[in-house]
Amino acid sequence: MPELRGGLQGQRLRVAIVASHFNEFITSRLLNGARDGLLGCGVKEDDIFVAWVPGSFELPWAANVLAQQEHWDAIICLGVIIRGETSHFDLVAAESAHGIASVARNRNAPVIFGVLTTNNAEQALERAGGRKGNKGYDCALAAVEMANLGKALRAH
Ligand code: INI
Repeated sequence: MPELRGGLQGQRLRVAIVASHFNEFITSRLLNGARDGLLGCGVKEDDIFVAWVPGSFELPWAANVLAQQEHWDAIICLGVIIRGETSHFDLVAAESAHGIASVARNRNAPVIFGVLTTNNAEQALERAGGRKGNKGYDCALAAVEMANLGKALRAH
């Protein structure tokens, strides 16, 4: 039974990260985690590019522009949406998630969903390098795995 796995070798990969300014005191921690994860997989510092957007709502737009360039092996979207801060939490969260998924499907590109949706800042901090890990780091590994899987599937 043939099987394909992406693997976590990042030596020849180029990865773009889109990060949101909104709640930057948390998204910057996600970004550090993502950077650590990518470097740990062997991605070269020069092959990592970071673009900042105002908020999670804008993540899909920037991911779409980057995916169009066909230069990046994977794109990681990082944001933090906190329920307590806005009545339009559900709208921003839904558009961000659906938009990121649409870019991945429409552009045939690995676009990784690194958006925390929490009730408060404490819950987000726990998942941004606190006692529940770092979502940015996890996303870096997912990006490398998906980039390698994409290459392998296309070559198959
Ligand atoms: N953007 C976020 O990333 N997180 C939030 O919690 C948030 N809140 O609370 O409103 C948020 N809003 C901004 C939004 O993403 C857009 O940047 C803005 O609406 C401009 O289009």
